Amino acid sequence: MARSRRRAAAQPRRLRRLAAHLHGAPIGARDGHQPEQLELTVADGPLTAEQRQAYERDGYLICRSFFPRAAMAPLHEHYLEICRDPLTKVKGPDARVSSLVRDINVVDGSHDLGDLGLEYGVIKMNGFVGLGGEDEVFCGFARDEKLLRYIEQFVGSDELDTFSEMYVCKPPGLDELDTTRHPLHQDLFYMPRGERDSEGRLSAERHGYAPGCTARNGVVCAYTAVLKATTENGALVCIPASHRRGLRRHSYPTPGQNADPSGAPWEASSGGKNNIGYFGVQDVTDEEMATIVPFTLDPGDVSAAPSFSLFCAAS
Ligand SMILES: O=C(O)CCC(=O)C(=O)O
Repeated sequence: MARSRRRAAAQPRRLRRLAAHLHGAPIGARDGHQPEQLELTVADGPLTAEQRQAYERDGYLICRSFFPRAAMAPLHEHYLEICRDPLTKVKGPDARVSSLVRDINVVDGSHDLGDLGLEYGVIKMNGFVGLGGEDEVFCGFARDEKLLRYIEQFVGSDELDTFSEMYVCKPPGLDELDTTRHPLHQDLFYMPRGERDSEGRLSAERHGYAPGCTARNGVVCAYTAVLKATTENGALVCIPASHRRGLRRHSYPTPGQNADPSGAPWEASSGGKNNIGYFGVQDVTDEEMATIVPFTLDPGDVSAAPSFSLFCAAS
C-alpha cells in the first residue's frame, strides 16, 4: 500500500486559486444541494458533493478504480527490488528511499526467514527520497496529476508537501506473530500540525484536538492499494465519525486494551513485543469497535482520511 500521508508529495505548481474555496465555502450553489458548510474539503476540484459530504460525515472516503490496476504492479516490483538489495538501494550513496523497517521478531532473531527473501522480513518502507535523491517511481506516483487535484481539495491548498511517505506491506509468515499489527491510532498524534498560540501550544478548537471539532488542518492521509487489500490480509480499518472525538491518549498497547480490530487480546500472541512507533489509542470503546469499517480495496483504489480519524492497518 503506497501511502502519502499529510499533503501528497508535490513539486511547485501553479494552479488557479479561489480564496473562497480555501475557506470551506458553501457547496450548494454549484452542486445543486442544500448549502452546507463543509470544513474538511474545499469545493474547487473533482470531488463530488456526495463525496465531500461522506468525508465530512464518516471521516474517510474511498475512491474506487482511481488508478488503472495495471499501473500498480510496477510499484510492487520496484519495492521488492529495494527490499532485496538494501545495502545498495537504501544504504548506498545512490539510495533513493530513506529506510526499510523489519519486524521486531526478525530484528531480534526470534523469527528465522530461512530460505525466504529479505522482503519477507520487511513490514514497511519509509521515505521516497534517499541519499542519492528522489525515487523516480514512487515520487512520480505521488505526483500523479489526477491524485494531486484530489489531494489539493482535501488539503485546501495547491501548496503541497509530504510529512511521511510509506509503502506498507506485511508479508505472510510474520502475521502469526501479531507484532505486525498497528493498533488503532490517529495520525494527528504523529504529526501534531496546526496553528500555535504565543506560548507554542496548538490551538485545540481550530485543529481537531478538541472533541466535536472537525476543522481542517491541511492534512490528509491518503493510501493507494497496490495489491488487493482484504480483511484476511490486513486491510486498513477505520472507526467512522471518530474524527469528531478529539485527539486521544496514545501508548503501546496494554493487556485488555481495545486496540486490535480482530478483537483478540493484544499481549497474548505478540508476547508483549511492539514494533517501534506502533502506538494505539487507549480508550477505544466496545461501541466504537462494533462500528469498525474495513477498507477492502482493489489495486488502484485510493482511501483518504483526515489525520484525526481513528484507523489502523492490521497484520
Ligand atoms: O501498519 C503500519 O505500519 C502503518 C499503517 C498506519 O496505519 C499508519 O502509518 O498510520
